[in-house]
Amino acid sequence: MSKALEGIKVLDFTHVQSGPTCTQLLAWFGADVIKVERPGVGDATRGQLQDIPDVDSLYFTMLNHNKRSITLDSKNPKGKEVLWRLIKECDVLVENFAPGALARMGLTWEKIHEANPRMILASVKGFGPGRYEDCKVYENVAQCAGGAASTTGFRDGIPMVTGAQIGDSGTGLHLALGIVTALFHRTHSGLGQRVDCAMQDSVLNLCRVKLRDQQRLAHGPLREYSQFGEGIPFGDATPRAGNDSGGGQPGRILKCKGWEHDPNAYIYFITQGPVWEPICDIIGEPGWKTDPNYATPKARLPHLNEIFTRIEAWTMKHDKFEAMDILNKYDIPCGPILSMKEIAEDEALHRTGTIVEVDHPTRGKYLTVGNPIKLSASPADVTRSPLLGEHTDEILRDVLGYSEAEIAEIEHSGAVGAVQKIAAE
Ligand code: CAO
Repeated sequence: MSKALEGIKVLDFTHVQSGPTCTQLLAWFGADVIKVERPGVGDATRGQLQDIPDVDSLYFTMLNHNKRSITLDSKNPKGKEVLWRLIKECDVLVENFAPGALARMGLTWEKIHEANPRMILASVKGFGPGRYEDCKVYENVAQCAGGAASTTGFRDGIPMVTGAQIGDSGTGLHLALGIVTALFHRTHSGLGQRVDCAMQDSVLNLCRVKLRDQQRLAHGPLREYSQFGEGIPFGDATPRAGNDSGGGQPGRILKCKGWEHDPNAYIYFITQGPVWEPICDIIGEPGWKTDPNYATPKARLPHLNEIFTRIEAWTMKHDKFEAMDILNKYDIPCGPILSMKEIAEDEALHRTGTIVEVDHPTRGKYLTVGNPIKLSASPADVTRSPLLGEHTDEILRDVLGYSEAEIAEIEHSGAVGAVQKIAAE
């Protein structure tokens, strides 16, 4: 089977998380992703959060599958020469350096477009144009500036960040969509273009419903928020809503059997309107089916705390998986709170390739998250991340067409550092 992006070459000038998640997706779809790294140093994440001394960290390996690595000093004259050759050869350049860093390397859009009019230049920055455009940004900064933190957590607690990396991986996803869209546009325009994603914008895009609620506040209280039932007045900004889920389908995280000693013995329970009657029967409140205070979604809104306390009295009698089995028989939407340990051991996720075991020459076997986007005609095989500069030689020779003498000259110039001639696996 051919890969969807077969034939597309990506000059991957990314580091840390946001950019690498994007290029990893492109690699899974079949693009040839050539990761350019600083000689002797590489992507900083190779050495961050290391669990095994002198072995590429899981932080790096889990974000850089299916790529090739070339080491190149972009500030060395010979290195610059190689870089321009790569720019002429590749279809896409992806970068997430600090604002201005690419231009300081001499790589402006104008020059890139002149050298290769078909090239797409894709960039992640923390902020778009405006007062923070020059700022360096990491995940949690984006979560805070994009509206996620002010709307996450409990009303009476401080703003919270979430474990889902919506700033980094979320922006990488947005960027990947921008790149494939620009590739499609190129099929009829014949030209590349710039694709810019700001992490603040991506987080805000994912917080769209909270900006919806901000505007609804002008017309009255947010009745689906627990705060409404508790009689606490709303302020002038969307408040934190704890674990409420909104609309006519209120939901909460409820304790299950074993919660006293298991931090994840909980279930998410949604009181979807159409299954209200079976919910009443299951929890032993058949009278609520017809009682005007409970019978309709609107009537229930002021009583959500009471209703969920009653449902929790039932969920606490069952472990989360038993509760799932019982509730699913009636199509009651609910979900177990799964720990990372439970997810890592989930057979179904292994079967679908969402969790994959990968072998690495210095690390050995480890688990990773495979491609969550499944294409029927272009399945993704997950291969290990490259060692630093592992493919320098072969990229210079096979992709860029340098002769052995030229390669020796490049190596001698210091532009690629000490080239590793690795016998992989
Ligand atoms: N050869 C020579 N120099 C290289 C090089 C190479 N192959 N690769 C990178 N460099 C240089 C850059 O040119 C830059 O030098 P100058 O500052 O002199 O121009 C330098 O390395 C540092 O780059 P940086 O500023 O991007 O890196 P940093 O570690 O200081 O900052 C980060 C990291 C992530 C805060 C910053 O890159 C950033 O804000 N990126 C945009 C937002 C983003 O993607 N954030 C997500 C990070 S994941 O949580």
